[in-house]
Amino acid sequence: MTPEMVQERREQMLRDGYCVIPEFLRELGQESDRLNDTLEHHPDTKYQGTHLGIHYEDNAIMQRLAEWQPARQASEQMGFDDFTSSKQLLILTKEPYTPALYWHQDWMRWNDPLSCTPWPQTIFLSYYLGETRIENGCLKVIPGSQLKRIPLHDQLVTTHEQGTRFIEENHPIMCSHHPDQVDVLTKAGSLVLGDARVLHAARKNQTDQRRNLLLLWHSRPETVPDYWEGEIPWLFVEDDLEITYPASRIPGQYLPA
Ligand SMILES: O=C(O)CCC(=O)C(=O)O
Ligand SMILES: [Fe+2]
Repeated sequence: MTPEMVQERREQMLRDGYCVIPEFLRELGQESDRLNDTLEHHPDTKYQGTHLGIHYEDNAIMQRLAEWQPARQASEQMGFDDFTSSKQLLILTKEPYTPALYWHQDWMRWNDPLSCTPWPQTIFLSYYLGETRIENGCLKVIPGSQLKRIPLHDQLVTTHEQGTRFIEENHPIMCSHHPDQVDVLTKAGSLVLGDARVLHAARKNQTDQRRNLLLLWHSRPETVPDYWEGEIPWLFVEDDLEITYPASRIPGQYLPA
């Protein structure tokens, strides 16, 4: 709860003899609705959803999600405790009857040999606030596509850049069904972790309800993770950490076929 909410509730306890502490999930939903209803939406992000960047320092409720203990604990148990958060999250609400999100991946460092690590360096943490189903725009992924080039990689229009934002709805490749795709169906409040390099998309929202997602980005240092017991790619060993490579969203030589 924000300090204002705490004060309001204490006053109500003293005045009325009762108060309701909102359940966190509901609170996140209400806060997302409030922000979706009051902030301006950029028209170019219609495939991604409302796409509102909320800085934690400006929003105590979203800040609480960034520090959410159960998620931290789950990450630690998996050995992902060296990831650190960016300063903001994205509200990616699919409004009722809105189009599918095209196939894409979100890794922006394809010129860097770091791209070839068999472990994730940058991950998204996606909190789906309601149940997601095929009809309301669930996430789809192509498992393993973060490590291995498939023909679709070379057919896609570059992710989230000018090109993709203006493709036609139902684009035959960008919005295609892939034989290896998996629909990620979630219960309300589920957290989905994903490697920034994995190919993913989201189905259309064909319902009259909003599909709310809060997406956080986390990255880890450029080191071998403690849990890693497999081979270490020589490209990673030889990667000179001093060099900064120009950003690129296009998988190049570091994504093997
Ligand atoms: O809407 C979703 O489920 C995924 C959103 C996403 O992948 C993105 O905006 O990059
Ligand atoms: Fe994405």
